[in-house]
Amino acid sequence: MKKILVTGALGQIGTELVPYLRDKYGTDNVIASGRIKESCESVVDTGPFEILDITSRENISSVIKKHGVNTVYHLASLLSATGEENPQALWDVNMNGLIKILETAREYNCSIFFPSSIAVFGPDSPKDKTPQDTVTRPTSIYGISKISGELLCDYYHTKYELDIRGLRYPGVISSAALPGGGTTDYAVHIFYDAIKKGKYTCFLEENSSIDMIYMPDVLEGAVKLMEADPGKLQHRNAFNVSAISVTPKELSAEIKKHIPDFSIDYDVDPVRQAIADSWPNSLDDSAARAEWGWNPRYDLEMMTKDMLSKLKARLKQGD
Ligand code: AKB
Repeated sequence: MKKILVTGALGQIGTELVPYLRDKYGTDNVIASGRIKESCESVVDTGPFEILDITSRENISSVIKKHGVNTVYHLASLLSATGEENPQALWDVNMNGLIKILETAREYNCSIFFPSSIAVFGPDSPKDKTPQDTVTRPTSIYGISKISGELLCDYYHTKYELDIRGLRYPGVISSAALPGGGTTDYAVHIFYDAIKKGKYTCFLEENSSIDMIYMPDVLEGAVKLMEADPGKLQHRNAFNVSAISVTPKELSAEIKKHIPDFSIDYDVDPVRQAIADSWPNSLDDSAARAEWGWNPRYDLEMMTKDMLSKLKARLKQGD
């Protein structure tokens, strides 16, 4: 029986992954955790929750032991824009946090899901349809932490035979919780402002192309990879995944089909623009498709329609 610990459970992905896992494996078998405990109906108010300092080995160990955890979805991480404001804090959470999780997983023989990012690529990587195995050399501190994390996960798998699997996420679009401190956050904020104000000021240039993925595909993909036959996984960790290649201009044109008066203008933030410019325009995710059947359902059109209807309903309820 699976006993799952989710770190960073109150973040953008955790808020939806926890209820998804609880539906699949049973509420009491999925322990959500976070640095602080805030009321959150889908995570804290409806199942087990532990306050967890990700940089404390003792704290991680006691939670894993208390609940008999055998699988960890390690989501706790600072993102790219926050990282440039405070590189030291990012290193502490992303790297010290990861190595403490890996060491504790080694002690209790836990499987691990580690989300990496398109941020592992840098200006020297091929820009279009960036291959699975290619030059990385990221220039943001976030990207440096993610590529180091991927290598560390491979090391723990090879040296200690831990079952560690992971994906390189592009920008994640979702309606339940806002992302915080990322370069791709524009692709979520644009929907809130389109509904609330009918206009949006974007911090990236109109033709900045970055891949995106919609939350239902994020959830299905993570669990599908963790359930995949290990014999078929040649990469195991750090799979490129993608679903939607889009620029702010193209996303705003798609929203305009539903909200004809919607308008966008641009006030470019040089820090986030420099990060975006160092990332791929699009990813080649053929290894994920071939090795474990990655097959996202949502394209730009379907995602936009679903996102607008879910968000309108939520904002109407006053959540
Ligand atoms: C960010 O923008 O920092 C993240 C990511 C692409 O990993 N959403």
